[in-house]
Amino acid sequence: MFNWFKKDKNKNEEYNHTLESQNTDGDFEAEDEIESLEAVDEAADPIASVEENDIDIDSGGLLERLKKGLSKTRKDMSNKIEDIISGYKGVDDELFNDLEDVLVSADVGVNPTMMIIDRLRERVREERVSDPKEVKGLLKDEIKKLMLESVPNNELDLMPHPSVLLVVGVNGVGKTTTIGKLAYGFKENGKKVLIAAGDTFRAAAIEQLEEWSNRAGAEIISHTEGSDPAAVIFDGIQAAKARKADILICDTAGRLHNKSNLMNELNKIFRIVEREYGEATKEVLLVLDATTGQNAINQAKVFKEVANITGVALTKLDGTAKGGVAIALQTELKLPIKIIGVGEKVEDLQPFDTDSFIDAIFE
Ligand SMILES: Nc1nc2c(ncn2[C@@H]2O[C@H](COP(=O)(O)OP(=O)(O)O)[C@@H](O)[C@H]2O)c(=O)[nH]1
Ligand SMILES: [Mg+2]
Repeated sequence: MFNWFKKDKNKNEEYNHTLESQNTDGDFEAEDEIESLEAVDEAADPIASVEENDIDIDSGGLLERLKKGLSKTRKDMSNKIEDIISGYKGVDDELFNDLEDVLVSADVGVNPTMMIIDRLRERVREERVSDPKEVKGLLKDEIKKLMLESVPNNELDLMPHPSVLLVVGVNGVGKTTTIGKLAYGFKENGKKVLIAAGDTFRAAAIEQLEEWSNRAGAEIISHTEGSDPAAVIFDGIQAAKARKADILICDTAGRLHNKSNLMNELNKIFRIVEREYGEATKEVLLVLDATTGQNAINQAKVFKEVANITGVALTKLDGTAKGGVAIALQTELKLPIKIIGVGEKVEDLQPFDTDSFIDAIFE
């Protein structure tokens, strides 16, 4: 199991992200009733997904798993690019237009694509490139550069402890699974982990998380179905303090029914965290399902408006050719991708690294 805290080892300075709630008036009442909202999308039987083999530690290398997980995107993007390039004898406008089409159809997004192709043109001009075969490498390079320029870093920032990881996103994107896998990984790294089952909307969601916490050897705080999510988070924080947990991971309900409800519910949770756990290092992780392509981009836009998202977990990359959304998220929305899901196993949930991600797509 890789170390989620490798680069954090010597880090002790104050964490500067603050969880700013947009609406700070009004006090939290544990008795507040949750509004019964409809789920946007019901995830398929959540318990069925927690299989024994989910936590088998495979000896296969991380990079191999990454490449395997990104094979659909690679086939779509890289092969198409090569096909196009092989049809050209020189580098001209038509080639750039064709490359533009490939990127847009791979969900890289129109604006990022235009920016990338403009930079590619400039590079080709400056370096007087005339062999189309050289263009693929330059394109890869420009994508990497733009992604790296767009965000300060891609590390999950949970140091110093105690820390709290708030996990948000609509139903079915992989929040609970991601939490389970992270809890497992953090435990393997020697951390004391506590989970708060803040998605109280469905009993199955709580059970699914309990199952994961058992497997991970993490403690869990849960209330009954239908109870106030903010009250669960409140109890989670008290327990984390009392038991001296290193990391508290909070699940939340993903009911993106309408923006103001989402904002109210998340803000209530953020206020509790601010008030009760001000000393904790905070990450707000938005989970997005890569298979939904542009929809994931739209969700990111909405969540960015209602919450101070500090990073993205992009899941289910193994099931899609739409891996290009990673490029759009990081360049256009300036959201650092911190974690990617490239399969069902624990080791398939990996820290995101721009270089190896783009290499894996372009190989
Ligand atoms: N193939 C694949 N499936 C995933 C990945 N992450 C999550 N899933 C599946 O997505 C489904 C929904 O996940 P869940 O964690 O319940 O979503 P939640 O509603 O956001 O909590 C489950 O069947 C998971 O096994 C991934 O990286 N790859
Ligand atoms: Mg869930």
